[in-house]
Amino acid sequence: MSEKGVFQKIIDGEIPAERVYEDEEYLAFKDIAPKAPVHFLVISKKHSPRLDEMLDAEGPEAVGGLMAAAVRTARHNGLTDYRLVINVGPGAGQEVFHTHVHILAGREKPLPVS
Ligand code: IU
Repeated sequence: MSEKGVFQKIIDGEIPAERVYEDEEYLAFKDIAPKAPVHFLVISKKHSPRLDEMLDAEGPEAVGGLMAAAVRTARHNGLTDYRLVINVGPGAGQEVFHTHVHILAGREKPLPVS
């Protein structure tokens, strides 16, 4: 059995995180090292290492559900203008292998794509 990942530990309450949205299926919390004035991470409580594997294992509804959870998180926190980023694979900068959407907001200038 593989070791529990850091985001799974956050879901289970074993590592503290500042939760900004939660429902039965999804959790959002503040990024520990924010890259913008507002930086949240949105995850599914059902583990999937990366977005492409989520699509293969769970289908497009799971991918759409995660994106919908990101929009709900933004609304819940009063955000109207924000950027959503998903890094897929280490070459794209993915470091934590529990699929997550970054919500970035609060800069006057748009953030670069990478
Ligand atoms: P990435 O897309 O896998 O590179 O994003 C991982 C993010 O998870 C990154 O922005 C980290 O700052 C963040 N993070 C966190 O919020 N809490 C943690 O315990 C760890 C990483 I490890």
